[in-house]
Amino acid sequence: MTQTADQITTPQHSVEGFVQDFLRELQFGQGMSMSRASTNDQYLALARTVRTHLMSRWLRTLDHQRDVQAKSVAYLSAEFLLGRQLGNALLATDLEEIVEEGLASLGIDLQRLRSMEKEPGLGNGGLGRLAACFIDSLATMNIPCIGYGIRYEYGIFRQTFVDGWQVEKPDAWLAQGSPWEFPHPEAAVTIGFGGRTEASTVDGRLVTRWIPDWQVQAVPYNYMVPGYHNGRVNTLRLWSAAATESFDLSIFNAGDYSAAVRAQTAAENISKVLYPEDSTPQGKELRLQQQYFFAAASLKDFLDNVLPEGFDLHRLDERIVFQLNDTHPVIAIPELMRILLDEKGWDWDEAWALTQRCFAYTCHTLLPEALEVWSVELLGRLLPRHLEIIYRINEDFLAEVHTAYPDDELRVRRMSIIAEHPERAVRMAYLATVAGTKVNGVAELHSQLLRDKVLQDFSEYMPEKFTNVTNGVTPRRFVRLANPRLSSLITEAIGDGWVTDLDRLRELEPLAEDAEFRRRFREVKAANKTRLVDLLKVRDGIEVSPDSMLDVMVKRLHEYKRQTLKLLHVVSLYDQVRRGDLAASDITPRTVTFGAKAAPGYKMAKQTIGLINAVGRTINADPVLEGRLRIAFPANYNVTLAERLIPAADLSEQISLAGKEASGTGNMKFALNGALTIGTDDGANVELRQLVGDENFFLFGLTEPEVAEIVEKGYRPTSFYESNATLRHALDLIASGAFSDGDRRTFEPIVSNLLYEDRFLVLADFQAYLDAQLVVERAYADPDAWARSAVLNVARSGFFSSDRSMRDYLDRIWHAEAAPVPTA
Ligand code: 26W
Repeated sequence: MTQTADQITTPQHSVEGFVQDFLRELQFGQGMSMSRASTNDQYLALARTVRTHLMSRWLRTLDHQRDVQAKSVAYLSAEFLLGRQLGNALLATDLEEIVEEGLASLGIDLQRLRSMEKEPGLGNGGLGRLAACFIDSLATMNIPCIGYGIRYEYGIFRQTFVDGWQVEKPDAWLAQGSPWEFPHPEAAVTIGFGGRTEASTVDGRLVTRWIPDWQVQAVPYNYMVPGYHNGRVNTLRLWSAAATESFDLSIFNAGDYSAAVRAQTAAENISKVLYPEDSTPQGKELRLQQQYFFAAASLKDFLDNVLPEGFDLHRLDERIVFQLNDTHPVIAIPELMRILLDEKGWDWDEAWALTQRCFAYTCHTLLPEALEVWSVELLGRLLPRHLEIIYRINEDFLAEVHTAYPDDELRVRRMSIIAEHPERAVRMAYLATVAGTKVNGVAELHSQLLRDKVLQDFSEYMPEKFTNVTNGVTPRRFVRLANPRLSSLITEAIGDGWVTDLDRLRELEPLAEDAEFRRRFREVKAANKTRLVDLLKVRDGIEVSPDSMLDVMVKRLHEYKRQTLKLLHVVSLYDQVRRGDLAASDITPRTVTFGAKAAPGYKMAKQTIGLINAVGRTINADPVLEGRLRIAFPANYNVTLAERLIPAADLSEQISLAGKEASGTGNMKFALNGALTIGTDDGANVELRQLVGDENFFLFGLTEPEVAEIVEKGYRPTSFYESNATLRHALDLIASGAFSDGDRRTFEPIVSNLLYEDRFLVLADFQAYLDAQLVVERAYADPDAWARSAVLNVARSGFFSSDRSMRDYLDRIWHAEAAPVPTA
């Protein structure tokens, strides 16, 4: 008999009930008495107690979904950068107060237990965190969604600094086990690789079969994705690779035990580690294996396990839309074709028509080098049948294009899914564009540039496919959880509806004119700073003055994001003071805070980390600055640190070269937490500035068309160096070895890059940036006026809720509807 909703028991929702449940988990789940339990035991028992509350909702959600069969969104993403789970689970279940009180009655501090949790760092940066925000919003909006991804055994590396240089350490986030995952080895699916294809004729029809020569098991691990106070818990299903039994056995039986173990290791390697490259694909075979592994497992899971038995696949698009988070899961497209053609016996046209209705593609970049291509050699070796299918898709598509533009052979060649140079390779973005219902960029400017530049031929040929959905962030994690003080202040003023309807922050606008409200707003910011100062002291041994302006640049380290521009500002101030051109007492006390990981193979980025730390070491110790300008660079920036840093920030640095940052999402988090932004006209900064108003945003720098013109004409960085003494002095100071014990070679590559190669025009924007920083200082000198602007930033940034992003996806792309889960 299947369980029905009314049979699912709900755990107790009272302090006494909680204490009972917690002690039971500690003793009988964890096997520990109160007196012997470590803090980690207590954390695990608490996590298990809280997850029980989610589990009853989860079961009810699954029952409900089985009964109503509403259309679901399958979010396919190689990365989900979730952050810690406990706080979010407490928030979703409204258990915060009960748990805090219950634990206190046992003499246990909730915050201490929360700090035990290792965050699952299963993503690199923006793209992975966006996926986590999106599934949070879908659950909260009662949209049936299943997230599909990879359960990496090692997430993004742990960054340490040795003499200021980045040294990567493995992130063994599962070492103590995770109470938030539910393995289902019994539901494993088998995924094939390699081998060959075989064509034959059956009843006069040509049929093809793929005979892989090796296989792995994909074992699902389920995670709960709770909606906020709404009784829904969606599922995130992450796949872990394991050796197949039969595969092992055959080798084992052949007597080669060590070969069998090696095979097992090879299989498990697939989900071993997250590739730490953000935006420079290395074309590694293991990465393609990862992509096919999770894409194929997810499709099979949905078709075989989620759909009811006997479902008519012709109507698949009524039940599902597969959203492709960048090109990483695009191999799912030929995989669905293969299933329909080879396993279900459909003919090409009907398979293709259905496939084209089931996928949509989001592009997250503008950098040409970040667009993924797979060499035909590798793809053909690993997935021979898929390559055949891709060739056929391309052939049909190019024939169509040829018919549309009979005299434009060049255009036809440009649009080929197969690139010919420098080697034959499959352009995954083109495949996704041809096969999907929709292609979207992640901010207005980005979507425009996709249409006009990156995918111009495609947008001319099929303009209706192209759309924009501006990114967003979840207000639950990034305001309500991360900034409890601001949340209370807001709720006191306008009620708590904003948590699920962020546009209501608009109601704060009049309060920007209320002196008492501004005073309390400043109190909140000051308290958040103190909290951060305390954290940095114990976490990193860094001393920060809570009275200085907290100027924050946190994001992956990448040349296009221009951390060196921020650093040149600092070096230039230091240099001016040293020369006596600027009195230290005229500097606004500031703590320039960086957080950034560099891809381990990205030399220039790692050098930049070395330089930031070197400059920090020097200026933090030099009495000439009277302690008024300091650098803080805590290692290992992650979601957990972001949640502490962002609420404390005064100034948010969003200074990428115009036309390079697809959207940015940190920019949104800062604005929602009452920081002001200094930024270029790039990505979602454009929309942010339009919303908060020019007078509440520090704009500087070249615009995208200006950048394009300079690049077209030939960028000459030395002309800026020669004509600008401030800039020259700053660069010369670095080149002189002032930050490297007199060794001129240490940072020479950075200096000569800026002077002779830099694709991101740092020197061209230098003076404009310094000027804008002066405007910042003048504004900061009037704390009350600054607070007015900060309140307006909060009040006018509600648009950046990922709930709004989800509504846009639903209206423009997915066409799915809310399915409220009946509560017990
Ligand atoms: C190694 C291959 C590779 C290529 C691209 C890995 C990762 C990528 C991503 C597309 C990089 C990424 O995270 N892009 C960011 O996506 C965010 C969410 O849309 C945007 O806010 C950022 O602007 C964009 O850089």
